[in-house]
Amino acid sequence: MSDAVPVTVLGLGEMGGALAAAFVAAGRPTTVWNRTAARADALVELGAVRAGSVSEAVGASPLVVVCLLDYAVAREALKPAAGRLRGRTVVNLTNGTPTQAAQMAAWVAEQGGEYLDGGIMAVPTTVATPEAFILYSGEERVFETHRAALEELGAAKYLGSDIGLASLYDLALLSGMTLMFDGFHHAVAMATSAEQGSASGFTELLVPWLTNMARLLPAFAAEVDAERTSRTTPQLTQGLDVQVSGLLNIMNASRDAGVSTAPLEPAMAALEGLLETGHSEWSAPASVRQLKTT
Ligand code: FVH
Repeated sequence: MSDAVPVTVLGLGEMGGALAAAFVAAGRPTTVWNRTAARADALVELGAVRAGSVSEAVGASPLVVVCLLDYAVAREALKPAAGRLRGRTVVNLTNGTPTQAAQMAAWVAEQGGEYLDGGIMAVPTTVATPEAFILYSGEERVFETHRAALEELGAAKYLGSDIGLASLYDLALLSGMTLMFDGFHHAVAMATSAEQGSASGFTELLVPWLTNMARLLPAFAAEVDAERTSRTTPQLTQGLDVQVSGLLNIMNASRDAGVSTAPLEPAMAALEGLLETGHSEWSAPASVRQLKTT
């Protein structure tokens, strides 16, 4: 018999299924529930217990991990079990916004439960591997109580007591990823407009290039932090004229190659915005400040 704290997983989609499998593989008593009950079959074969209802699932464990489509679905799913949340901890790993996290935390607290919000920085195949990390926010005492279980899913990174932090960082990380993928698509569209070569061959060059450029980010970040704390650091700047001229070349070559410039237009507008506000140099703090509307 395992003496590990039992866990319940609500939601056995691609991600919820992977989370439940990780708990089972770690030897933790695991109860599972999913709207489409058949999605639990493989997990039951591995040793999980299938619950017939959300209420039964919540009642089975002090720790309830939720991974459903969105917060509206999570809230609807939890409703019938509201009376059983007292004294239990809900860890919601469903993708959502900081506002939704705060609303869910308040609702769980009204039911007498404790709440952590989370953001999964993994795909189903990397859950419980060294690549996976999961962001958490909420009361530190609650996080520490369940840290051992949460570490079974991937490195557990506690961000702070502000309940919205995990979802804010999750969405900000996904924003960085989204814009990188957009850049990849545009770069490949340009490169494959040439008769010779292939997307795969080009990507052999793109990956080391982007890896090298990503190494600059900590220095840019330090500059942004220095500005926020009124410290001074040497600025890593480039002339805005150099930036504009380079970007114009990219846009003109795109047009010549029959490739849309749409993904690049916001970048040009940002450079023009800096010029209009009197900047002559490009720097990370100026670019970050320019994006903030409040
Ligand atoms: N998959 C990924 O790579 C990403 C990685 C980062 C985190 N996301 C978020 O995880 C949440 C779940 O995503 P998922 O990949 O597991 O999604 P699906 O495989 O589509 O499973 C969806 C689950 O939600 C259930 N569900 C949907 N609608 C309802 C409803 N009206 N009532 C009850 N349950 C519902 C669905 O149940 P079923 O269709 O099997 O019956 C699945 O359990 C998500 O927030 C990602 O952004 C994943």
